[in-house]
Amino acid sequence: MKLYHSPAAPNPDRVIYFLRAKGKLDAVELEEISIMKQEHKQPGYREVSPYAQVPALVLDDGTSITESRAICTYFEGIFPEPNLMGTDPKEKALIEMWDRRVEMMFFIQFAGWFRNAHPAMAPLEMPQSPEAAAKSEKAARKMAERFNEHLADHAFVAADRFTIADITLYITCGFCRVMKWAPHKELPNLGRWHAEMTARGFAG
Ligand SMILES: N[C@@H](CCC(=O)N[C@@H](CS)C(=O)NCC(=O)O)C(=O)O
Repeated sequence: MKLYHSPAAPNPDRVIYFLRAKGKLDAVELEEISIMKQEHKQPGYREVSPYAQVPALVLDDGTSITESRAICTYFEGIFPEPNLMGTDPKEKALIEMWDRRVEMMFFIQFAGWFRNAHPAMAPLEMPQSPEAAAKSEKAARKMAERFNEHLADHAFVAADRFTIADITLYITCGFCRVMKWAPHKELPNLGRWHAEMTARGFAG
C-alpha cells in the first residue's frame, strides 16, 4: 500500500506518527506530494484524492482512502497493537470525543488563522480574510488554554493512556510553529505533556 504525504504538513504527519507509534511505518510505501508546488492539484493526484488533499492511502486493491482519521482507523484495524483508539465501546467513544475536540476545536481553528493570515497561504486561500484570521486565532488560543487546564490533572489527553488524541494534539502544537507560536512553551501543563510525548519518539 502507498501513503501519499507532504513533509511537515500536519494531517499527513498525524498518519505517519500514528504508524510509527504502531511500529509499522515500514508497512507502507511513502510518496511525497509537494503542496507548495501544488502537486496535489494535478490531475494524476486528483484520481487518488478527488478533493486534492494529503494524506491519501492507496491499498493494494486500488481502493483510495483519504481523511487522516479514516486512514488511522484502517491502520488500527490491520495493526491492532498497541491499541490507540480504544478497546471497548466506552473507551472508544471517549478517545474519539477527545480526538474530535482537538481536531475540530483547536486544529481547525488554528488552520483557519494560518490560512487566512499567512502570506504563503494566499495562493491556496483566496481571498484571505483578516477578520476570519482574528476570530480563529482567538478560538485556537482559548482551546490551547483549555487543553492546558485538562492536562493539569491528566497525564494524557484521553483514557489515561497514550492514544490517537495525544498524536492529534501533538501535531497541532507542532503546526503552530507556522504562526511563530509554541503553545507548549507558554503553557506549563501542555509543556510537561509535550516533553513526555517527544520522549516517546513517535514524531521521529
Ligand atoms: N480532513 C482532512 C484534511 C486534509 C488536509 O487539509 N490536508 C492539507 C495538508 S495538512 C492539504 O492537503 N492542503 C492542501 C490545500 O488546502 O490545498 C484530513 O484529515 O486528512
